[in-house]
Amino acid sequence: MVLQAPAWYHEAVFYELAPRTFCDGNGDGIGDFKGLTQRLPYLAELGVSCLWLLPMYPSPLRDDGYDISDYRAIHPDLGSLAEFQVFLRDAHALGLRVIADLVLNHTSDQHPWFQAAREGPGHPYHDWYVWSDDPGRYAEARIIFTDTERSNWAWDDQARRYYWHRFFSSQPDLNYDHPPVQSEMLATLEHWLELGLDGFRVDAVPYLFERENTSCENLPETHAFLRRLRARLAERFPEALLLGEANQWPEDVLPYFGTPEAPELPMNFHFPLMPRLFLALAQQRRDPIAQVLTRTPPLPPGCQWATFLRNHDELTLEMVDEVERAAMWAAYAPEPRMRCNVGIRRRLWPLLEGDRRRVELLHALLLSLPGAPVLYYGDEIGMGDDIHRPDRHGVRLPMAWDDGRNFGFSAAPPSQLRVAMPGDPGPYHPLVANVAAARANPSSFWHWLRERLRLRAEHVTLRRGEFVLLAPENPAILAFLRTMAHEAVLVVANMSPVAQATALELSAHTGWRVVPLPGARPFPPFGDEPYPLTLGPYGHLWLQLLPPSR
Ligand code: TEU
Ligand code: CA
Repeated sequence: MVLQAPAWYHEAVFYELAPRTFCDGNGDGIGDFKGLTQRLPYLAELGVSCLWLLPMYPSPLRDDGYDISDYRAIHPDLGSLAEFQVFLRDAHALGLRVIADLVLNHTSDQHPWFQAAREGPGHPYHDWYVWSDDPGRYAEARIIFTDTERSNWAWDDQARRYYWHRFFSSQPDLNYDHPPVQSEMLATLEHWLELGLDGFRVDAVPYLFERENTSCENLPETHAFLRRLRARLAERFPEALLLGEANQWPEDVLPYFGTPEAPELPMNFHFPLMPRLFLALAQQRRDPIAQVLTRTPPLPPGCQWATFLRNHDELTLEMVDEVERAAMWAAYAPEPRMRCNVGIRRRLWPLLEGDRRRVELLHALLLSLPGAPVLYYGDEIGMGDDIHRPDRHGVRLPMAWDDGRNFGFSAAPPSQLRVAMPGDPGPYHPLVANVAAARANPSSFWHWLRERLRLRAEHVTLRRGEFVLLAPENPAILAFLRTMAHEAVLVVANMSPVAQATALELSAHTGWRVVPLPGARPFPPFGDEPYPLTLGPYGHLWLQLLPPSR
């Protein structure tokens, strides 16, 4: 069988990290590209294939770099452009690709463009932003940062006008109805691709345009711009990845992929799946996952979902209904401090009460469900959070490499760390949750994850197999197939904390041999009767199914 080799990103395993909190290479207390370069062999050894860098550009850091003040440079904290290029060269030499976060929707209010725009309507840069004399315009647009913003308009004393901002008021939205804005941002993408970047995570993509009497999300004009963007890159950078952050319902994300005739973004995050993985655990039943996967439409050819458990933001509850949201608040954010905007600002291990069984279960699903998985730095070593830090900073602590000074993150005096290490002792403290400890313990989650990443790389069926959802009688059991002609992989998961039995109707596979992954000793082959399986608490199985002939 000749498999049409999909684009590199279809089968990638992404690893999201912030250079600022990954490793400090020059001893000033701030993570940087020199330090990240030193840690590339670690990432290659773990078995990820593409790094997603959180914003690396000059910024006043009012939103951790998502408020950009120069799109064409590297933040001096993180090093020089030359150091970035050494990082990129060394990453590529290790077979790692790199995409960078790119914030098209807004700039920092300290960007020279905005400072010029404030001069008023007569200034050539004024129309680079969205101004109004009436703060009642676009009244149907929801506020996203509900903890801090009461309006999407902010008054500017110098311009004597209101300016539009979908996020913090220090992040004025660019005006995409103004042609120079589109031209400049297209040139910005090309600038970084010419330097060798492999693509972008396109931040906050639903909000680029505004129109009266609309939600100002997912507008036709935004899709038209994304088609223009994709066409522009297709000529010179056909391999470049555009990974869209369209935090919408599955049917509303579908348009962001475009069509084969008019493509937009080849990959988009599957936001609605993510909270339902946690909800299914809380409710001890597969339904939340099964329902959202059933609701997920098939993708156009050449497109792929990016799936994830957690990221640098809050665990968003924007794409769940009121009942589901209440269940998630109750199960995962009992303390108000754990909440942020419409989400939960906790990392994976604390969310799952440090329960290795549930951490492995969610990763076994992440690595076998359709889509390209995105790992969040630190989850592989059991990193914790600090809900007493402002905004979402509590889920963005420095990476811990060993039990030495600053846990291997920096040689600077601890008081100089730009982002302090967590203070409170506990199961996630970097003294125990660090890379050296994880690698030294053969039975650590780190080694389990590395083995699963290796199995996923070894079995094309886990990456490209057709997804077939099964409906076992036991509601606690999630079961699905990934199938190709030469093999299938059966994934079975117990979403409950107690042992469960099930019997799977797999008549199409009668006589097929069953081999556990990992493992070599075969299970009994499929017979004519439903195949009985029992799973321990939060148990899960990857079972390779081989036709009798093989
Ligand atoms: O987040 C965009 C966004 O829409 C968020 O509200 C997101 O839906 C929510 O936080 C759940 O993920 C992006 C970045 O991820 C975030 O860090 C930035 O603060 C924001 O854009 C503004 O740039
Ligand atoms: Ca540094």
